[in-house]
Amino acid sequence: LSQIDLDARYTLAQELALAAARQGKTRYNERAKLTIEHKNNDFQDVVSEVDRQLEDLIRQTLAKRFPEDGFVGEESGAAQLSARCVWVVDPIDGTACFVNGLHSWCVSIGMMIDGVPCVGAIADPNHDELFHGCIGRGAFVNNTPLRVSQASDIREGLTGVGTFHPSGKENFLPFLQKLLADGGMFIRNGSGALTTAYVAAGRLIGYYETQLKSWDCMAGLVLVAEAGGRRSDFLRGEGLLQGNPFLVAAPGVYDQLARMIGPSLDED
Ligand code: 2AM
Ligand code: CA
Ligand code: CA
Ligand code: CA
Repeated sequence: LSQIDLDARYTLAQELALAAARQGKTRYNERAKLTIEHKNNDFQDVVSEVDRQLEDLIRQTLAKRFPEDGFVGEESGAAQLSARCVWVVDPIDGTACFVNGLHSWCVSIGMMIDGVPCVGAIADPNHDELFHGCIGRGAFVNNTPLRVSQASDIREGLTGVGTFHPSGKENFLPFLQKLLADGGMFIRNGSGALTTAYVAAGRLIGYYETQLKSWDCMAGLVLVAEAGGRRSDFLRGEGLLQGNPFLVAAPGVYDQLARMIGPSLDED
């Protein structure tokens, strides 16, 4: 087996996320000119020309540098999934925010080796934050190490939630009801990648999504593990291509949140 150059890939993930985020920020500042399409569904999934352009930039740069690596992206699909290294990319996570002038969007670049999330880089140009991490080397926001919350009860902090997705909506409102009944509080910012990074940073105590996609969370999964958090088994079954329910949390509240969600969390 050829040696995998993890250093080079970790560095490139960070550089590419920053470069794409910088380009995205320029376009965001002129967003009145953008062409926006609604994807073919009934829950406000929008895509702009910038999403496609940034994914092309990231995909082409990766292909030039590591032609043997696989790729999964929200806008351009999957290729070479039998490769040992597979990049999993969301060029803009939080497009609904991006097109409406709200600040919580980012570029998310993750990479797994042999099916294990190993590198993550999430660039948020509106707050000058680059979240990054590599398996066995820790996770950081810019140069500051990340650590999950020490909370031991859901009343001690905020819990992130995501989209009222059609395929998981029967689980969404019951979860909110139980969370609120037990003295928790939910918050939603429109970006799954940033919400995951905020759990790693200890800003949120947990994040539940009834149905998430791999490009939303691949980078964040690395950050949460390196920051001492717990994760559900997101990649089981067809998780990489189809998505799964998703929970990340501080270890002291993971079981409490998982109980509120119930068995749907671990079903494919
Ligand atoms: P996106 O901006 O890349 O589409 C999980 O909550 C993910 O769902 C978000 O990270 C976001 O990714 C997407 N999302 C957020 N709000 C949405 C909505 N109203 N409809 C569809 N997808 C949404
Ligand atoms: Ca989308
Ligand atoms: Ca996304
Ligand atoms: Ca996206």
